[in-house]
Amino acid sequence: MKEYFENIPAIKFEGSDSKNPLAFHFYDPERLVSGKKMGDILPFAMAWWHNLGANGTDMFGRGAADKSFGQKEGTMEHAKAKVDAGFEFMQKLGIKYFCFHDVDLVPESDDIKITNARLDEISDYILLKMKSTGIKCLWGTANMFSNPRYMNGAGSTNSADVYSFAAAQVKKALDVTVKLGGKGYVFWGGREGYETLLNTDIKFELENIARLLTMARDYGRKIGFKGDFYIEPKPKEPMKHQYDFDAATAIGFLKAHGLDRDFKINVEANHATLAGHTFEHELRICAINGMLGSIDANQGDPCLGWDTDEFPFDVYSATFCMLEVLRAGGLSGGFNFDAKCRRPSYTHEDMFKAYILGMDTFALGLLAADKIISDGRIDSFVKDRYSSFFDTKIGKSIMDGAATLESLSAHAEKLGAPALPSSGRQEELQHIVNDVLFGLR
Ligand code: XUL
Ligand code: CO
Repeated sequence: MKEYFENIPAIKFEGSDSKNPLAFHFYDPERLVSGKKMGDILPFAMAWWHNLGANGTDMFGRGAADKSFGQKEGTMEHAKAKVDAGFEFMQKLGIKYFCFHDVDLVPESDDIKITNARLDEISDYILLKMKSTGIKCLWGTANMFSNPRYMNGAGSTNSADVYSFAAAQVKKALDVTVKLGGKGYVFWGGREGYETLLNTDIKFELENIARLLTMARDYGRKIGFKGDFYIEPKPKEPMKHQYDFDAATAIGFLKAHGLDRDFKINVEANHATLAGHTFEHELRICAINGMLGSIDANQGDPCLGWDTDEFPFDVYSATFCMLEVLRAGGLSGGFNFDAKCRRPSYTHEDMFKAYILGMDTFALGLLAADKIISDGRIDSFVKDRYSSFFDTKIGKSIMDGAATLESLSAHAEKLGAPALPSSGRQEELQHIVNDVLFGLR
C-alpha cells in the first residue's frame, strides 16, 4: 500500500513539555477525565471535503495546496486515492470518525444514475477500509448548494424538477450513510434562504423544506437508519437570509413541523458567531431543548466576519464549549473539524499540524471545563443567583404556580421600591476562569 504522508509518523501524546510540532501536547486519549477517557469524551472526526478536497482556492486566486494524491482530479482513481490518503491521515492522528458529502466522495456526473453507481463503488471501498481500521462514519450529507441548479436552494427552490433532484441526492446520501453505519445525517441549508422578498414566498419555501425533511425522515427510518438527523444552522452566506438562522430558529421550525423527535442540531462554532451569538450560547439553547446533537469544531475571525472555517485555537471558546458538553452529559454525535488550513499553509504537513492544533485546543478546553466544574464556584454562584425564588415565600409561590398577578401586586405594594437584584459579579467569575485556565498543568 502506497504511503501518502511518508514523512509524517503516527502522532503521539508527548505532554506539555514537548516542543515536537508533530506530537500532541495536551490530547491524551487514554487520560481519565472525571472517570472517562479523554478519547471517548472527544470523538473527533475528519471532514472529507476540507481535508481531502480544499486546496486554498478563493475568490481571488486558484488553489495553492496539492490534493491530487498522485492522481488526475475528477477521476475515480483520484476518489480512491483520497480514501487511501484519508484513512492513512486518520490512522496517524488516531481520529475515529469521518464526515462526508456525496460529492466529496466521487466526481459528480450530470446523470445522477452515473454518480450513484460511483457512490456504490466508492462506498464498497470505504467499507473495506473501515473494517480493517475500525474507523467509523460520524455523519453523511448531500451537497445541494454547489451545483448551479441549486441557485435558489434545494428544498426552497422554485423548480419542482430541481426539488426532485435534491430528493434523489438525499435518498442516495442516506443510502450511503446507512451502508457505512453513520451515526447521523446532516442538513446544512446551503442555499435554503433568499436574497429579496420581491421574488420570494417564504411560507411556501419553508413548507417545502419541511416536506423534504419529512420525506427524508420517513425514508431513513424505512431503510433502518437509527441515528439522529441534524439541522446545521447558519444565518447567512451564501444567501443573504438563511432560513436556519440559528439554533433557536431551527428548533422552532422542527417543532412546528413535528420533526423534533428525529432531528437534533449540529452546532458549528463559526456559524454561531456569524449569527451574533457565542458558540456556547448556541450549545446551551440546544441542550435545554434536549437537541444537542453534534459539533462542527472550527472558529471564525472577528476581523473578517465571514465563514473562515479556521481550526480551533481559542482555548476560552473551547472551554466554554466543553462546559456545555459536559453539563449536557456528552454528545451523541462528535467533534467534526469543519475547518481548513489558511491558504499559505499549503503543505501536507500543515494538514497534520492543523488537526493537532484543533485536537489539543479541545483537550485543553475539556481539562479546563472539568476543573471549572469540580472547582464549583461558578455553578454555585449561578444557583445562588436565583435563590430568592426558592427561599422566600413569594418566590416559592411563583415557582409552585400559586402566584397570580393580584398576589404579586399585593406583595409589590407592600415592598415600596424593591432592592436591586444581587450583583452579577461577572468580573469575579471571569477571574475564576483565568485562575483555572492558567493554573492548569
Ligand atoms: C458550510 C458548512 C458545511 C456543512 C455540511 O458552512 O458548514 O460544510 O457542515 O454541509
Ligand atoms: Co459545517
